[in-house]
Amino acid sequence: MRNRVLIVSIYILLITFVLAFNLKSWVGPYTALNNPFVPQAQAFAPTFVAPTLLDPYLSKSWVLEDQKNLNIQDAWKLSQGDKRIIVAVIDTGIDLTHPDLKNNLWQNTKEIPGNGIDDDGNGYIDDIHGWNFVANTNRPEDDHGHGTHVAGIIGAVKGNGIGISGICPNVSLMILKYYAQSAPGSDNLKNTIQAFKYAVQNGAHIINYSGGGAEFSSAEHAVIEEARKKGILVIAAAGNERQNADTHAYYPASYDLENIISVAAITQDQNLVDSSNYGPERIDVAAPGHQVYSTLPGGKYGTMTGTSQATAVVTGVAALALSKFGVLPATQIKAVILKNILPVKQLKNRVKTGGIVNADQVLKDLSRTQ
Ligand SMILES: [Ca+2]
Ligand SMILES: [Ca+2]
Repeated sequence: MRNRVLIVSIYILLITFVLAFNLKSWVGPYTALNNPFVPQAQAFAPTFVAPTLLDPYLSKSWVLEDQKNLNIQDAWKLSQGDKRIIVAVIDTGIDLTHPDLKNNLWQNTKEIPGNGIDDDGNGYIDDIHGWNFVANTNRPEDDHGHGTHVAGIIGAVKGNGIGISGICPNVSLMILKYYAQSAPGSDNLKNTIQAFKYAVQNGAHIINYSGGGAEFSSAEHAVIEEARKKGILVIAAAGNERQNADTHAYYPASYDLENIISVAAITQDQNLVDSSNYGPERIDVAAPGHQVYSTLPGGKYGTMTGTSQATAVVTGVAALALSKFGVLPATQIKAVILKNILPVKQLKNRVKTGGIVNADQVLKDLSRTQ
């Protein structure tokens, strides 16, 4: 039976409970005059003015500060996301009460919380933020840490005076817990497939999967094919086995489906992380995945390394792009992300595009063409 494993990374640092209330400036809410989601009448109707507070740990995150690789600081001048973009995070769950995450959890508005009834008839009772496929409950709590870390990279809240910011600070995170450390790999795979089905059937625009295994699963392939038919983008980790994925396939990253972006991890100096899988045919692109600073359970923060983190970075970029330019088909957004990489010579024969995801170039390119 296939052994589905989580891509576990390294905790280096845990810091918490330091809040800085530095009032930086007063700005209006994010208005989306050019956003195709927003009817023009609404676009001219600001409702309140909210203070923007500094996120005191931004400087701990080289991924967010660094302008050479991802260049998120310039990308944020073009977009900081939109809560209508739903990102499914299929992982170990999340700290549902983390102060830097709780306001970006997806809200299933078709479900009345806590009434014991499956109001929306999707097969899950009181599924407000997603589902826990391990315990079969509506509380996808994180007893591991991995899922909370990945979720924070994608979409921690920006400008709230707390911690960090995600790559896409305004987003809705649909939390689907598939992984239990004590469970057999076959159970984790079965739960993975259920989680993908949930994401596809309940409105996710992007699915982040920072896990994988060596064996092909026809059921998993089929559900990602369903996602493809709906135009849903799947971002999948290359894996942390130090292997060439062209000869040692790692799924779902290695499925030959055009809606998957497979991601290797790099360090700040643009080298592949030692543990990262690679593959000039099967792995599309590289992204920052070394000592990435993000959220951890218990309202905490810390660093982790691996292709899981790099995958979350690319998911954040894809979510930013959709938030500004509407829900583009998966193949289109994939093409734009892969076209706008930063080429790096040491990645030339390691990933298909030979480069690193660059958020600013992706948004600028879409600004020119949309
Ligand atoms: Ca339901
Ligand atoms: Ca924050």
